[in-house]
Amino acid sequence: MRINGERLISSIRAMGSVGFNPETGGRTRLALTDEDKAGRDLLCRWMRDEGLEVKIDEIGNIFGIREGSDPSELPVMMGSHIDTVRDAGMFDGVYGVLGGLEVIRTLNENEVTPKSSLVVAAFTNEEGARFQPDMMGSLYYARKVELGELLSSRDDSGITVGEELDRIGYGGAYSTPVGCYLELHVEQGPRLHAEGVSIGIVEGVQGLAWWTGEYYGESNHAGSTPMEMRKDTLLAVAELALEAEKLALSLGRGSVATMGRIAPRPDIINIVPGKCSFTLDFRQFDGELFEEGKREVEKLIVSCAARRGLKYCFKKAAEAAPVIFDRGMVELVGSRAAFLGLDSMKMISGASHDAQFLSSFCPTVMIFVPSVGGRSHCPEEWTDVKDLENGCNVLLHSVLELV
Ligand code: HGY
Ligand code: MN
Ligand code: MN
Repeated sequence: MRINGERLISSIRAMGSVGFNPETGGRTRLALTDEDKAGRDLLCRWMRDEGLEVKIDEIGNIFGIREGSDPSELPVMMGSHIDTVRDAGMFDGVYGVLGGLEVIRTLNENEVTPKSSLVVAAFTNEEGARFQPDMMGSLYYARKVELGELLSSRDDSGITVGEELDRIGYGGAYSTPVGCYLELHVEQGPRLHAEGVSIGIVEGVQGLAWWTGEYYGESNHAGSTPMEMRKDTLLAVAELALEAEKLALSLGRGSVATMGRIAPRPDIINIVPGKCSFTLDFRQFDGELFEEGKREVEKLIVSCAARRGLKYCFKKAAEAAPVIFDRGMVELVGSRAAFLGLDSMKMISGASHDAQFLSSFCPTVMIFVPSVGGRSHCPEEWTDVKDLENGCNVLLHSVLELV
């Protein structure tokens, strides 16, 4: 049994057209926006067309359920996310959700009804681009955070998650148990493509920590304020960005640090910025080094302000500990890749995924396929059709062993 590659690709392309911007060549479906709603509506229609029962939970997670022959068996869940960053590629997240749907379509076509139910999940706000924390849907599903705390998360314009769920009509009341979870995803990194390997068997995911913060100095005239009198917050944030880069390089062992957002205020050409907000993202797989890195980042936030006599505030906006996936699931995926005659390699994920939180909840594993040039979170994100097909066949045959 094999999946239908053409059908999978055309579904990915159709979803990729939702929120598409011809000027940038990317698509944007930030969580709970109208574009995200359009993607959700399309996915739910496809799910119902395949005879799945569609259920929505309190944080807007979408579950498409295909009943098995033995209701006492715990479901096998395949999933990921369909929300995107800004100007995203068409594969991040979508490939895992539509790959799961393609498995369902293939089983329907072959009239196979396993004992276990199958669930295709699309988790809310995996990206965290509009609302923090990221991976909000899987965080809630794994019951790691109270619903109220997540519903009250606000975007830059002060709108809450709860208000947006109501506005787009995706606030539900449901939860499905799960026996095990498999997430199919593009690698979003350079290794598989560079080494010419078809399948990544993901053994774990590195830890992620996000901070949002702001420095407070003095707005002043750009022309008449002597340099020694200034309290320039943008310069302090710029130093913080470079110090964070130095920290990641000095910690080494794959540590990465990113300042993705910076906003000087009043943001006028001839005013010394009196306020400047920033974000920081630190990642590391080794538990101890991850803890050390987080401590050092917070020291840097304070020292870069103090050095210029600035006031500051900051908070942890998201955190996910490093995880190791279930050995049995990892070996299963490896055996199915071999069964299909596909070369594979074991690896750790640099990007975070919903599987990171599901893994504390049930046996979990991820399957990667190559990202051309290692590019992702940009319109240039690309994975060859054959690789997409291979990965989805590994998902299909892993599921067939589990049901
Ligand atoms: O940031 C991440 O690793 C994921 O793409 N949300
Ligand atoms: Mn993703
Ligand atoms: Mn992503």
